[in-house]
Amino acid sequence: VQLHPRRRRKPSSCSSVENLDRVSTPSPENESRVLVINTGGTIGMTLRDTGYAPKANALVESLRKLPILHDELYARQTYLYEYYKLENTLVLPPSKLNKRIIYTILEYSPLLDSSNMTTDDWGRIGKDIEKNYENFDGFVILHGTDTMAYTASALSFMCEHLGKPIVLTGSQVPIYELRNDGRDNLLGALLIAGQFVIPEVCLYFYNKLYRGNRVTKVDASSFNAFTSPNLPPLATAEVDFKINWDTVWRANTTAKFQVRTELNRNVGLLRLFPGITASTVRAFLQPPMQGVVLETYGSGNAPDNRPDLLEELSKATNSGVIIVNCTQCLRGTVSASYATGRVLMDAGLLAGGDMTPEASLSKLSYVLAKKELTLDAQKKMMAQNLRGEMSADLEGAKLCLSDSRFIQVIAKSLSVSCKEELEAIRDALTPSLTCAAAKIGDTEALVALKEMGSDLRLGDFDGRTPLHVAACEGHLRLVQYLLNQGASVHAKDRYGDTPLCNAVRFRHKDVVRLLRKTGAHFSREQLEEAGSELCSLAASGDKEGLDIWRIAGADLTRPGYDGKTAIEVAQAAGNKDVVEVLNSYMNSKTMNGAAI
Ligand code: ASN
Repeated sequence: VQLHPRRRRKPSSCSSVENLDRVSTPSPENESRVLVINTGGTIGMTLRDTGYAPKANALVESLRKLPILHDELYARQTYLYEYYKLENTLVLPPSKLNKRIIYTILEYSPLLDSSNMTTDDWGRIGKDIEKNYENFDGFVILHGTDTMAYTASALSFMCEHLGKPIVLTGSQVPIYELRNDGRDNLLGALLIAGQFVIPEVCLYFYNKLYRGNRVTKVDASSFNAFTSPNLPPLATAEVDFKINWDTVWRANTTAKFQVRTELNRNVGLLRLFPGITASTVRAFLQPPMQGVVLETYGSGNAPDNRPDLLEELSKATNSGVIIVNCTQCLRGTVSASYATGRVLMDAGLLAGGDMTPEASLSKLSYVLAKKELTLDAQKKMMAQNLRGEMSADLEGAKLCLSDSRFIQVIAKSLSVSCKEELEAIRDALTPSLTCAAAKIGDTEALVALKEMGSDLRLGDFDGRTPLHVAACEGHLRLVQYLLNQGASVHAKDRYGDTPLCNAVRFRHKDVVRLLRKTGAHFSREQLEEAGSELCSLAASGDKEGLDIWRIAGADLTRPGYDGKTAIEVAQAAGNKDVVEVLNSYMNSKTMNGAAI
């Protein structure tokens, strides 16, 4: 079975390219694809009489002229434009990890200053990601900084069961100006989205990658415009990218990616201030208001000597308005330490923990739109940590592997004791141990390793994760367990193979079904390459093999290298039952996801 992505060759209609003697062979296992959705923002603005405003249809052409953001020679030598047939596709020079990131820019019209963004715009972004999800390894959203924290928070909730990175970025100075932060921000966001499977909605700015629902804009004029007050960055871009894998959030379900665009607009933010009148609060809480984030003092406090105010809050919660208590402080969490905080709980407010107001508001909007839920279920959901937007209670936190006796014993025999060395040993040992446990289907061993603090998603020296190994061996329960632990179906080993490729190769139908259900899919190149394999299976009458490919999402009408389809090959070889089976499949066939 040949599952490696197809190499782009010179199309017959294409005239020759100069410097043929220096042609670099594209090697698709070293390439990844990123979709850039340009919604607007300062990054693509120019100065007009009325002030800075977005400039349409200019970004692609100016990026094309920037050697750090586009390698024209590689694009031409590898027939990039002919292959993708998209003029808005560019390619980065090779990264330090020797990856080529091919990125396609989808520009919205009109481009917006992010102050003009509405919930409809969030829905549009979500839908575009959903439509193109299977054709790209990651997504970058260019966005104005003013409301970027709101969009990042909202998308984090709207994107359910996310398995790929979505990185929002923008800039404080337009990319067209001599000194600007746009180039660095865009380059960093592309390198992250194209090289690391961080399945979160993130925000990349000024060399830091943050969880999207943890950020807030704190500076109107510094390049360092954002902060994530209650969670350290997911990654930092210094000499190398340093990914804080322990912090990366993973969907722990086996459901497919989908975007929920329904949002409830009857939500609002109300900030307490000394002397606020009861009538202001009453007016704010009038119908159709359904959800409010109340920004309180300190650790979630409000006056406990203002019965008029507390009565307005109680009346609203009793009539079904969900009010979430969030602090006005930049850092810290709501707690019930003070009498002035407890009165709010008595008035029926929900504790918002350490959520930012942006995250609380968009979470309310998302949860209240789930009309299938009762009010109690909605309140319960508000209190749950859905996408890492709030910190978990630290009680009962797991033992870290570096604390475990197992690693201590090894460390002692190697005479190391400092934290960095212990961590290095943990990182070196974990993948070998977890992959070995996956090979023999030993779920208990994996549970024990997990309890020691091992990350079950890490790949070994060949980039093979426990999920790859379990998929090869057909250990269905173990695959299910790993998926529940947040293993990524999109992880690629050094050969470019995903767990789905492995399960197909070793013909484990149940595993293929489960991986597909979780959102696994072949790349466009792999689907094209599958044509020849389908033909050879048809020629040898291998119905079982054809069925596996069908379940894995292959297009059975895809021709092989000589232009013949599997059904034609089966007919020529006189394999009547194969023809029959293929026909029946074809009648109930569903096609792959649509591209932009
Ligand atoms: N007003 C701009 C926006 O949010 C600010 C920026 O992008 N730096 O679109």
